[in-house]
Amino acid sequence: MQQTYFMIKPEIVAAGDQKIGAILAIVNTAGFRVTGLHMRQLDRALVEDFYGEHRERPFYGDLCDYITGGPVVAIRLERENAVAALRELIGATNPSEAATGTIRDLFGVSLQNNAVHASANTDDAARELGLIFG
Ligand code: 3AN
Repeated sequence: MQQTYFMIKPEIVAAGDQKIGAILAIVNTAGFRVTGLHMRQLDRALVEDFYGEHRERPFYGDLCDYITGGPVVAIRLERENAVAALRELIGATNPSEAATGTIRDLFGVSLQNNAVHASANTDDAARELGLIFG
């Protein structure tokens, strides 16, 4: 069994409709078990650390503003091969390039507002779960 970090981003939470439930249903149907979940507005220092690998990129400031702009749903997921399987399920970073039926294809609206985050590799999963779940 492997664990990974999954996050439903602020624009989905702010929509206040059935999108959170729909996304969780997709993840459950794909065989993931939720082992931790909370809704919370992340503070700036935490998000700057979380996205630290992008510190030098031009979109870093906007990315941190966006992720701290409202509550997210933070989720710990467990499954065999969870990290790679979840990355496949969410699709490419840019929703316009995400495979049909992936979460970013269904719910993403732009490169920044791409609905969800999933850890990119097992090292990131451990780091991100540590930051968010302690
Ligand atoms: P992923 O979330 O697929 O691992 P990353 O780690 O490259 O992609 O990017 C982290 C987040 O930064 C993305 N989810 C997206 O919100 C934002 N982002 C990535 N690239 C860009 C870009 N070129 N312009 C604006 N935002 C971006």
